[in-house]
Formats: sequence, C-alpha cells, structure tokens
Amino acid sequence: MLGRVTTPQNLDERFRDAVSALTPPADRRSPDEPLRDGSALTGARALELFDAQLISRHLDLAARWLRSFNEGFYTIGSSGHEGNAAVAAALRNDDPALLHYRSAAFYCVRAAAADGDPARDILRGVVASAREPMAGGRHKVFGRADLQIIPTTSTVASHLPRAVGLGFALSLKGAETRWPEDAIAVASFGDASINHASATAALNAAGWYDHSGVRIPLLLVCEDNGLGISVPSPEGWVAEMLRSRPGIRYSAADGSDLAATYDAAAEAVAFVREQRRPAVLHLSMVRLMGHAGADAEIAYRSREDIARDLDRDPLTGTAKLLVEGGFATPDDLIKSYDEVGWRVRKIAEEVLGEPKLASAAEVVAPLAPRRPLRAAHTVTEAAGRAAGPDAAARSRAFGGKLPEQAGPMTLAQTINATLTDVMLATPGALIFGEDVSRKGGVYGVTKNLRDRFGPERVFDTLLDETTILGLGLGAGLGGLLPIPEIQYLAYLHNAEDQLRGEAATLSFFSSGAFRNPMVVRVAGLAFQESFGGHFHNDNSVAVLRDVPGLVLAVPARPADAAPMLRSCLASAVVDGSVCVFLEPIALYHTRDLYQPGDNEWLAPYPAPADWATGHVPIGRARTYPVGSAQDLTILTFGNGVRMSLRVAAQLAAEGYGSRVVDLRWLSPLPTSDLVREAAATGRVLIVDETRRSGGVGEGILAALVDGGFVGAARRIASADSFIPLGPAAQQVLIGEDAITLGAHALLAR
Ligand SMILES: Cc1ncc(C[n+]2csc(CCOP(=O)(O)OP(=O)(O)O)c2C)c(N)n1
Ligand SMILES: [Mg+2]
Repeated sequence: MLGRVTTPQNLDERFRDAVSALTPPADRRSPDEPLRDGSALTGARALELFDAQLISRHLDLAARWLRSFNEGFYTIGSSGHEGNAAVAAALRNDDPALLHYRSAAFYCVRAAAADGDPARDILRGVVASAREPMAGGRHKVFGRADLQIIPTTSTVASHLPRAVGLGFALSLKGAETRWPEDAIAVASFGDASINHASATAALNAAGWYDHSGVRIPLLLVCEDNGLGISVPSPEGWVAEMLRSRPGIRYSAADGSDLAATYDAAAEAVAFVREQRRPAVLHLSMVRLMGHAGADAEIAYRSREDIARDLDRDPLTGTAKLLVEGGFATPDDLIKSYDEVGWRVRKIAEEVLGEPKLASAAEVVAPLAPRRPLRAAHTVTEAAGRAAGPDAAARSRAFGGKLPEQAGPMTLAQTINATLTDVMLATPGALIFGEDVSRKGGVYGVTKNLRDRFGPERVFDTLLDETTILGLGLGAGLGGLLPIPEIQYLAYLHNAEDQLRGEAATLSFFSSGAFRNPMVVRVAGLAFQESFGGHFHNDNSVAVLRDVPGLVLAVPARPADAAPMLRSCLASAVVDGSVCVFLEPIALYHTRDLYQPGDNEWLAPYPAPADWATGHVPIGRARTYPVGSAQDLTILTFGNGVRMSLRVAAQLAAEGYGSRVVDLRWLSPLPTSDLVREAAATGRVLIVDETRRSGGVGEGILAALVDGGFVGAARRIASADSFIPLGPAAQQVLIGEDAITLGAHALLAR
C-alpha cells in the first residue's frame, strides 16, 4: 500500500517483486539477437543499457540517502525517465548534447562508453564536491567536455535556443566547428517546458530555418512525464503542440519500453543525420518519487495516478524484455541491481567527505579568467597579418580604399571598418541580427559587410532576440566567433536570460571547460533627437552590469571604438569572454564637439601598424585633461563624455581646470583609474546618463568609497523614468546645464 509519497523503499521492493515474478522462456537466446522481434536493439546492448538504467536509479536512491543526513544537496531525480539511455545509444558519442535534468541514464551510457565512472561524477555533484568533473561543486549538472555533454542550467528550456544555435553552427558549410561534419545536436527537456517562451522560440527558429532551406541537424527529445511539478500537461497537448511545428519532424515512443525507445530514437537520429533537418522525439515517461526529494505528490495527485506510474517503471520494463526474451533470468537481473546498488552506495560514502569549494576565490575562479597580455598579443598578431600577408585581401575588402586613408571618421564608420578588419582576421567570425545584412543596419553600421564577406558570414536573422543570442551561444560553443547585434537596448530585455542565465553561467558551471566567446553589439542609450521615445532611447544598463564576468564596453569616441571593439573580440577569442559592446546611437554620426563644423568628434582610423600602440585593455579608462586639470574630476561615459568635455571647456574659460575621465568600460569598472583621477583633484562630479536608481553612478560612488576616496562628490544622473517622446525627454535626461551647475557647486567648496 502506498503512503503519501513513493519512497525509495517502495520503488526498490516493487522492482524486486516484479522482476522475481517474471518467467523466462525455456531456452536462452544469443545476446546478438534482437531484444524483441523486429527491434534493432540486441540483447547484449540492452544489457549494457540496463546497467546504465540501474546506475541512474541507484543514483536517485543514493541522493535521497545522502539528503537524509544533510550530505546531499540535490534530489531532483531521473527515476521513471531511465528510457533516455536508449536515446544515448542511438546517437554517436561525438554528437553534442544538452540534457534535461532527468537524463542521468543518457549521461551514464555516454560516460560508460568513454570508460568513465558516471556514478562518481554525478554523486560528486550531489554532495557538491570540488572534485566534480564539470561544475567543480558549483552545481549538480550533467556535463563533461570529453563526452560532448554541455551542462545546462535549471532554467527550463533556456538551453533550447542554444541547441538551435549548435545545430545552426553544424549547418554552416566550411565552418570549422569542434565537432565532426556529420555530427548532430541533441537537446532533451520536459513536457511542461515546451510551453516556455524559450522553447517556443527554439521550435520556431528550427522550423523557420528549415522553411528557409537552412538544414539544421537538431534532435529535440521531449521527456514527457505528464507533469510540471504539480501541474499536469493537458491530455494530448504535448503531442498536438509538438506535432504541429512547421519544419520539425515528429515521432513518438513509449519511453518505458527500451526497445521501442531505441528504435524510434535510431530512426529519428538517422533522419536528422542524413537529412540535416530538425526532428522532435516525444517519449512518454513516468515520474517516480515525485518532482524532488521534498515533494509530497499526494497533495496534488491521486493514489491511482501515482500507482499507474509505478506500473510503468522503465526498469521493470527493461527487465521484462530481457527475461521474457531469454537474455537473462530474474536472478541475474536482481543480482546486477544489487551489485550496482552496492557500488553506487560505496561511491556515495567515498565522495561525501571530499573537499568542497572553500573560498570565494575558488568559487569565482572560472567566471572571468582574463589574460590581457594574450589578448593584446592577439591584436598585435592581427595587425601583423593585416599589414603583411593579408594586405592585398584587406585592400580588396575595402574596395581599394583603406579606411586609414579615408580621413577622419564617425563612430559608425569606425565600427564598420573595425568589423571589416575583424572579419578579415578571423575566418570564424559571423555578424548577424535583424536588418544587419541587406540593409546594413538601421544606422548603417554594418553597411557593405555582406558584400565584403558574403551572406554566409553576414546574415539577417528572424525577428527574435532570444534566437539571435541562442545562435551566438551555439556558434561560440562550436568554435566560431559570433558578433550578434541587438537592434536596440530596449529589445535585449526580452532575451536577456540567454546572456545572463546561459552565456554568463556556462564557464561557471563547466569550470571553464566550455565557453561562449561572443561580442554582442547593442545600439542604445538616449539623446536621439529625431527619433524619440523610450524604446529607441533606453538608458538603463543595470541588467548587464551585475552579470558576473560579463564585459560591458561603451565607446564614446571613434578613436576608442576601434581598439575597444578589437579588445572585446580578442578577449572573446583568448578567454571566451562574453562581451556587450554598447554603442551610443546618438553619437553614431556625430561630427562636432565644440562648434558646428569643427569635426572634433571624428578620428582617423588607425592603420594596422598603430593597433598595438593604440591597444585599449579591458577595464582601463581614458582621461582628457582640460586647462590645468587640477580643480575637478568628471567621471563619465558615453554621451556624458561629449557633454562633459563641452562643459569642461567652458569651465577652463572661467579659469577652472578639470579632467574628464571616460570610463569606457562599465563592467568591470576601471576602478584604479577612477580612484586615482578622483584623488588628483579631490572633487568628483559623476555624470551618468543612466538612471539615478540602479544606474552606473551608484557603482562609481561605491568604487570611490571602496577605493578610499575622501574628497567631495556629486552626481548628475537621469531621472527614474522611462524616456518620453519628443522634447519632454530633456526633462528626465542629463544635460549640460545640470553638469555646469553641479561643477560649480563642487568648485565652490
Ligand atoms: C524558467 C523556469 N521557471 C520555473 C522553474 C521551476 N521549475 C523547475 S522544474 C519545473 C517543472 C518542469 O516540468 P517539465 O518540463 O515537465 O519537466 P519534469 O520536471 O516534469 O521532468 C518548474 C516549474 C524553472 N526551473 N525554470
Ligand atoms: Mg514533466
């Protein structure tokens, strides 16, 4: 009789009883014969997969045992989903995989093929051992670089846009990814997860590409146990939804039946591999022992429902096929079950005493490993090639007119020329986003790049930011250098989990074994005079600044844009950094600084010979001394740099010397530079075009305090508001008058 929950003891007893009751045929069959007539799965292979299924089951039992005395920290298990062992068996071990948190048996099959010790790997995750091979104790994940299993996060479906990106990277002809040319990508997920916006984005993108003739080799596996924690998937919904996706082939199988699952998986894999087209495999499964250790499922499920699931235990299902097929006796299987159980329990005992991460430094080590000297070296090397062996190709790409000979340039022109140089220097670099290709960008920043490098490397995507970033995540993992564009900062927000939850966490949850090199260009910030309103003038970057490890660059002047963009790309290549290059739209085409026609905001494009000397490391500010530079320090960035320089000129005329510091990097902030420059005058005016609350100014002030600054400080910041349309925008944004007033108030002290 069942109690309030299915306990490990229930499951154990039911398995033993059910297997003992099986009757083998009179004759044993040869292990080479099919597990069931007509199946491609042999008895021998099924016995191996059964072993993986047993390990998976005993891992769940061990996790609950560890939890019972507070040594285990994760009890979301795979019991009932062990049929996914057959999916692993139908794939090749070099097919990159992103797994559902119930895909332990899949992991065990792959690890066993690589002579690994999956039980130890997974239990180390459960006890948060620092020796866990992927996350190093930072989380319990399924992942290992040598198994081509990329760890996923707990955010359901968030790995699916990345999976489409992986498939997309594999579809690129001639692109050298880290996987063989005929590899396919696989991603598994739960039934409730298909409703998530990230899942629908991924399903849509896979279908959209298929419709457009792009062949994406992606197998999606829905492990359908009928529930999302306590909420049942409506009867038939999962099948109807997955069946109805244009461009995605659907097939289904009983996930508790190893032979049926294997055959359906093998067929789906063959389709994806041969046709290079996406498919979804819908596996009906059961969830045993509730959602997680503490879940009392009787609160939301009937006893009959729970009992029905128990009757479909996939372990019993495989045992039945093996015994009734004449491949094993009940005794053989119970003996294996016990042996695996003892082995897993012994490993649990061994790992529970292993060291945990013991300092903040250890925890954060993989977040942002930066090797600035190597990044600088990469820039120097690229310069050498651009001036030497690639000079002719470079001249061709620029249509015979080298940018360094074209005279002073705007910010937009400089970024365009730098992107051209980066594309020349890095064959794996890809530029993509909305309207970047044919049109050349809303502001012309990517103009002519398609003509220069072809539509395979400079392409328009569908209109979905989640997909754009997902493509970047997949391409970066594949060894390419994605440079996606987000058309406006305001439109990053509906996709930011792909940056925050996926891109930025991957190195953390893989101890640096997997990286997402990527430079996301984002057009943003306010002050567009002719094109107003919040959505084209978003001035908030808070959501980016608190993402650990993420680099946030804001070039204000053309002279900085080129070296900063090069630094971001070099850091992505060298260290796998995730960089956001935030381009102030209002400065894209700005020419003048002080007077109309002075062209002071323009700058000549640096020739390759000057790239090394002009290199700008991540996290270093630039100071503009004005007048004596002794009375006031203005700490600013973006549009604030131009306003502050104009005010500083005025102050100089009044006899006050100031130093205007362009922070250039908002994450990491150039703390040593800003503290030094603040101390030089003892008076600091922060000119921050982001919002007063949660804006950059708060971080600057905190950096000053942390750095021991003891002088006077004031802050000019935008109001806590969205930006209204038309001239009313000036009411909430910073302006030169406010900066002048702030400066005078400080100078009066
Ligand atoms: C985006 C997101 N929202 C909520 C959760 C909390 N949560 C964890 S698992 C889960 C249910 C997922 O159900 P399903 O996709 O069917 O997978 P299953 O656990 O049944 O295998 C929820 C709501 C989450 N992890 N991610
Ligand atoms: Mg479910």
